[in-house]
Amino acid sequence: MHFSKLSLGVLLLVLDCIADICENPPIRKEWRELDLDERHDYIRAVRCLASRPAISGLENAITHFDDFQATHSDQTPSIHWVGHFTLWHRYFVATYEKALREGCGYKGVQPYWNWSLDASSTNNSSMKIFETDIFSAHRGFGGNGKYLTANATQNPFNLTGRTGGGCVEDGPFAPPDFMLAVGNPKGQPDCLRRDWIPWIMNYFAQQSLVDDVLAQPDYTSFARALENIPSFSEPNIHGGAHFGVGGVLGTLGNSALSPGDPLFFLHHCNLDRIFWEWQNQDLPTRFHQVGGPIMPLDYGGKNVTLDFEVNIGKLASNTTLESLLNTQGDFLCYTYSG
Ligand SMILES: *[C@@H]1O[C@H](CO)[C@@H](O)[C@H](O)[C@H]1NC(C)=O
Ligand SMILES: *[C@@H]1O[C@H](CO)[C@@H](O)[C@H](O)[C@H]1NC(C)=O
Ligand SMILES: *[C@@H]1O[C@H](CO)[C@@H](O)[C@H](O)[C@H]1NC(C)=O
Ligand SMILES: *[C@@H]1O[C@H](CO)[C@@H](O)[C@H](O)[C@H]1NC(C)=O
Ligand SMILES: *[C@@H]1O[C@H](CO)[C@@H](O)[C@H](O)[C@H]1NC(C)=O
Ligand SMILES: *[C@@H]1O[C@H](CO)[C@@H](O)[C@H](O)[C@H]1NC(C)=O
Ligand SMILES: *[C@@H]1O[C@H](CO)[C@@H](O)[C@H](O)[C@H]1NC(C)=O
Ligand SMILES: [Cu+2]
Repeated sequence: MHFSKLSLGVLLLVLDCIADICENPPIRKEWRELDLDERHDYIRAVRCLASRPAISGLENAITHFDDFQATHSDQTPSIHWVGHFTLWHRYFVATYEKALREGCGYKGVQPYWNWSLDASSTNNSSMKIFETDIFSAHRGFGGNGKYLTANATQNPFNLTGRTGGGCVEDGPFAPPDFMLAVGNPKGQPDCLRRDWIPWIMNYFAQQSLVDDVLAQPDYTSFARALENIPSFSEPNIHGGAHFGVGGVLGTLGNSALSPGDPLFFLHHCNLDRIFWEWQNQDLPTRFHQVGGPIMPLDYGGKNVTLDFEVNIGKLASNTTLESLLNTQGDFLCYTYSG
């Protein structure tokens, strides 16, 4: 009697929870839609994450912020130019957002950077794309590094038009407050670096390129268009902020260590928003569709399926691609402002 009452209570509680699943999804916004207090709270939380102890056990990870950089670095060979690229990064950004909330008392949402707002369609060398609040010292993430020369080994793609390479010297992520330990010799953390390349940023951030990606008919072609080829001979919207901001010597331009620049998460949040927008064109189909190679660039080989498992190391539990398709389901809970 007593037992069954308890069971009924538990059952009602469970039903109640199911009914409550993602009823009021937090709405992710563009950085400039946040007011100054909200922006400062986000920056505060990121700096807080970079002061909390690491949990990943990965090499040189000292802080919980480092854990994210180290986890991405660890998995770099298996999470790019694959079918799970977009969903792996969706999970990664959502877990970062959760860490900001749960570990650092952040009350807001993960913001995105709609770089298409800033891109020039007429002048590839225009620096105007960098004259936004994103790079403001007080209202954003600080600016470029000082110009440093790069030799051929450091610049294997022979990228032209570099403008920086040194430490970000202004804003909330300047040294010695904010240092990156992962990928550097033990005990010798390096600063956050940026190396703006205006032509890449202006060209790859065009809304017309975003529109091409949004027009893809199925998941496989969508994911492939998003990343395109590992070369600079054709544009791709994923490479835009990575190499437009990180260039050759900057943190965001380092394919393994890129999450060391806090802007990584605003860039990938924008890619996730584009993915979400693409899914919204046909939700019944696109909540249940994945594809693309398991091995990088292996377009004739084995493809990922809905039950394919991704892992982000010790940051969170392993999960299936299917569980990550719906941002308002029982696993993830957020939506976008536009
Ligand atoms: C991003 O910016 C582009 C260019 O202004 C605009 O066309 C697009 O609608 C914007 N997207 C969002 C979600 O605001
Ligand atoms: C920008 O650069 C790309 C690659 O060099 C070129 O194809 C494109 O036409 C350029 N756009 C403008 C507006 O100069
Ligand atoms: C292109 O942008 C650069 C840097 O912002 C500027 O110096 C140059 O005058 C611009 N060129 C044109 C044709 O507007
Ligand atoms: C290129 O520069 C890096 C960093 O300064 C240095 O370690 C490396 O030896 C240089 N390589 C060549 C080929 O000059
Ligand atoms: C960069 O330049 C070097 C030297 O000219 C050349 O060997 C190499 O193939 C070039 N790399 C690319 C990706 O074009
Ligand atoms: C993987 O998907 C691609 C694109 O849909 C297809 O061409 C290829 O045959 C698939 N691979 C296998 C092994 O089924
Ligand atoms: C998560 O996946 C990784 C890679 O497949 C595996 O090594 C690990 O054991 C899995 N973790 C759990 C808890 O299943
Ligand atoms: Cu990545």
